[in-house]
Amino acid sequence: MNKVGSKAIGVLVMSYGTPDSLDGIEAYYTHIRRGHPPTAEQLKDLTDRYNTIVGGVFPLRENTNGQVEALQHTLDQLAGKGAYVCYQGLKHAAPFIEDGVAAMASDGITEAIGIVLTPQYSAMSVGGYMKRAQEEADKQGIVFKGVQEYHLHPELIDALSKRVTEALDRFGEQRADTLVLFSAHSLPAKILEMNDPYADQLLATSAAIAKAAGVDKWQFTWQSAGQTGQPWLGPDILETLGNLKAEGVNSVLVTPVGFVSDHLEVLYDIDIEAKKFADERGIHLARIRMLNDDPQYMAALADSVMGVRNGRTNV
Ligand code: FEC
Repeated sequence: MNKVGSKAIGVLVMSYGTPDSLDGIEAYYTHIRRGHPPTAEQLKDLTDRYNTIVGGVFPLRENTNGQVEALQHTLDQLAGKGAYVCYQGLKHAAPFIEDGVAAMASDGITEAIGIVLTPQYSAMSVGGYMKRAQEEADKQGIVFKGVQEYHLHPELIDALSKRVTEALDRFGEQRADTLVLFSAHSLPAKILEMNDPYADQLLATSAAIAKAAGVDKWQFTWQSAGQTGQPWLGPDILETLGNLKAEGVNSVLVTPVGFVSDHLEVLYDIDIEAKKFADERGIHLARIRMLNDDPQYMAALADSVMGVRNGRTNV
């Protein structure tokens, strides 16, 4: 039975996913490792990191819920209530991407658009989400299209540049000497052989934010590389901080450009690990506020979804 209007377009909002409890970490980690359970040591290490950031709460879940709700609200305002109906689909936790598509089908949706809560495209990130969504949509008889990237959307760039300016203002006298260090999740270096646009799009986002915020002193670095025994894109943020110190930089504003929420890779990898490394070397390190359900970010998502609906491939 149709639960939504017969002309409603389904919007599959896809995000990484996070465990639902401390007991759920093993299943989550096993899913990330494509069915291979982590060793006891790896499991302890990850559990310790979650415990360190928030002691058993998983902020990404609430933040993703908030983003889906806020995007629905924005689409209702822009296109009228009932024109677009948002569903959530997570990569590594329930509701999985396939669950979101199945929920659309059971509501009578026949046409859907997918968007991922990360702005830059890589075959290993967004490409993976889209492939799973497309396969399930084919099974369910839903016509599916995806937003590939929105890394230069003017609303996104403006929202991030405002956050950079606001954070730089808090540096006071150190402002002029502060380097803006853009960062994003590393990926296995083999993506370079695949002609993948990920690295170029991250640099393009960073350059656009720097230009909009009037920042001359900036660099890009990778973070959060996995321990898979194969090379990952570098340099890592800790190596970069070490190099910056050697060059005489004592003040850094970390600006994540591939993440849009407060979650483990920001709250632990930057706020705890990188901050401690910087403190030990006498570097003042701060970070911009994450976007979460920022209205301009929601406007960028809504416009990208509506653009695909209207036949525009990208921003
Ligand atoms: O707060 C949370 O609970 C989840 C935070 C989280 C986000 C995230 C985003 C990205 N990842 C990307 C790629 C990889 C690749 C591997 C990998 C592994 C992990 C592990 C955890 C984890 N990731 Fe993640 N990622 C988050 C969390 N990620 C935990 C496993 C332990 C560890 O390495 O720390 C390696 C998989 C393998 O073993 O083969 C590759 C990319 C993003 C950003 C785009 C997106 O959001 O999808 C790329 C958030």
